Amino acid sequence: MKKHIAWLLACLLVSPFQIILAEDGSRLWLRQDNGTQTEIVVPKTSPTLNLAAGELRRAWQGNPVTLVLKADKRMKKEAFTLRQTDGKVIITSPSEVGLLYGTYHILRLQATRSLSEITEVPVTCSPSYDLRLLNHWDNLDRSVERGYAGKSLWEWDELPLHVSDRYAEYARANASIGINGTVLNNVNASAQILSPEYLEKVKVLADIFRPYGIRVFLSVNFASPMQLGGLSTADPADKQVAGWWKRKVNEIYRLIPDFGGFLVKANSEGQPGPQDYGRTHADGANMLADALKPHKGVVMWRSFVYSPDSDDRAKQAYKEFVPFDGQFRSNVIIQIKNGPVDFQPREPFTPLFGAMPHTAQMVEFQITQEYLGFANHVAFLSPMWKECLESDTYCRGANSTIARVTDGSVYPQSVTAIAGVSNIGTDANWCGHPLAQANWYAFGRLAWNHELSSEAIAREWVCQTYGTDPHLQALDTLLLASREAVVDYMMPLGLHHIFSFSGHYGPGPWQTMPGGRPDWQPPYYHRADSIGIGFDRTTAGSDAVSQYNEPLASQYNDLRTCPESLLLWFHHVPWTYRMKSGRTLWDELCLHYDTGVKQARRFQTLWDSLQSYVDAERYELVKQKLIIQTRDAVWWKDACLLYFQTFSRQRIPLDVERPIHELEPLMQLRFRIGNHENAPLILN
Ligand code: BDP
Repeated sequence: MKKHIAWLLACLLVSPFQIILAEDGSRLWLRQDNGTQTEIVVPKTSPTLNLAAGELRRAWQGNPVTLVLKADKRMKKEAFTLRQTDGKVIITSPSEVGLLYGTYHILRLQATRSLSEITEVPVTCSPSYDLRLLNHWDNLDRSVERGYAGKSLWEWDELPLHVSDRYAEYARANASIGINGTVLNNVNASAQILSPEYLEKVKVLADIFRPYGIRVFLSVNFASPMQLGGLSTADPADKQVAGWWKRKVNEIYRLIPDFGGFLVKANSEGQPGPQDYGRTHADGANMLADALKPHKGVVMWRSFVYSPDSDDRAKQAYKEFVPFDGQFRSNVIIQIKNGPVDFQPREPFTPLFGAMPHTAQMVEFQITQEYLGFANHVAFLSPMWKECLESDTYCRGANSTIARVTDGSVYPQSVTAIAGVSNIGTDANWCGHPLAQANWYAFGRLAWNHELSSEAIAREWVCQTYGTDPHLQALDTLLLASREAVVDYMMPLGLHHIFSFSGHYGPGPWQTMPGGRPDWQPPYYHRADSIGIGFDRTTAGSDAVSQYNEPLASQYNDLRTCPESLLLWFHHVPWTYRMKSGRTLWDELCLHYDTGVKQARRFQTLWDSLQSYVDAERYELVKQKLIIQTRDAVWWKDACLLYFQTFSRQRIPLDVERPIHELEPLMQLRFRIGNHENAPLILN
């Protein structure tokens, strides 16, 4: 009878060709478990090497494997070398964690059917950055700022006594893609995280993560000496303040000897900082750096600053930070968002990159999709990140790409790093949308090797997460087209920040906040009027173009040479302007919105074609998410076109699908977003 039920169940999930068991996505890309018990030789037992051996036993099906620890001054500590000799796979590394990375690498090669890459000729894999970090915007009450995948993983109330299984699973997933550090708490930081009570909890997490090569970092509130220490000031020039930080840092290192350091959001969006006392970013960062230096800790000081007085928010970081070049300690890294405004679907790169030759710089990407449809839309972000990393800053002539500026190739840095704002939460599938796991994966892979192509990363992820059936290449196609589709149906041609206030999800280009800060209101960014649309950042406008090096400054400044994908970022362009296609700007805008909608529909068709190759549970969830995405794409297109039409007074071209909504009701839409803005979105 039992057998019968099992058979029936299997039938329910059966495809014409194979039985595929339902999966909830919790195993991520780590789904291989048919190890054939070949010989595995490890140099010794240790927590890290036991993990490596365990992974091989669980999943390795190839030739015997030997792990060799070998000091090699020419190799980075975490690097590893692979080769094949006498029918054996040999992984060599100067460190245990390097051997763990090598282990995950050969398992990845196995899953992607690429084992032929291991030959008698040794190949060394070496990380692009020293610190490859996730930034969690997790609050101590377990809400996650801009998190769309459930609650924070960190069960602060239960720690340090109760330890969730997910901590080790999290660490394992990160180690498998080379992530070696995690900032546990929100950049809008509670001082409480530095209290003895919380540090005990942090220590437990650090102990769990250590064998996986992952170090813990914390976001700190600059006013902690007041809020926690009871001092009357947090002025970095005050001896008592500096002393408080020194003692606090020493206390942390007593508990967590390999603690990584601090991430700081200061004088940004109302957070306290050194400017509150007439001091500079350098004064603030250096005080913390001095406390951390004896322990080899770093300070990641964020450059995400903007002010209500600025005529152009996009210029602020450059203006505030460039004057302090050379004044930061060597263990300070300036953490810079990829774009100068804020994680928009498309921005040019932040011109601060490469503009501080004597200061270490790192990129901050956002893995969580605050501005790209939350966990409802598929948007594979590797192409966006590559676009940034491959951008040439020309800071030291051609080939001064952001990748090369931040990995220390253009100007020396004593430490290099890259960060991604995590999209992870307590949802069974970790990231809310089954396909959003690909972004966590892609971030780690690019942090390890920024030269990997998005195509290669997508292929790796699909093979490991869904399988190697050739039909599944349709999923690569979908992923690789997905970010551009979001740009098209939300804000094409350089439009940006035209979201509704409620949670940065839906369209709100019309929204104004009487008496509110202009730079928090969409019309500040699109500037639509009867003549045209776009933000004039040319020399005749806000002059943001001049923050870029030549030839970019001239290229962006000239309407004819500015890339059309960034046109309305840099120019206010007449509705009737002739684009390269010969169409008017208005017609082209309509076409982009329409293309975005068509792409969303195409994703549905592509996904439908995969029904037989994907398990039922993940299939259904993605299918439902794609229905939402398509609905939202139409909503975005209709809202933006109907609203901008009130300025352009032009007809929507005949080959563009007619709006199915009317503008007025769309403008009246309000969102019920649960008790806080991360709850599921419901239109009413
Ligand atoms: C913005 C987010 C806000 C963050 C801020 C930051 O809307 O929640 O606190 O960035 O990066 O994108 O500090």
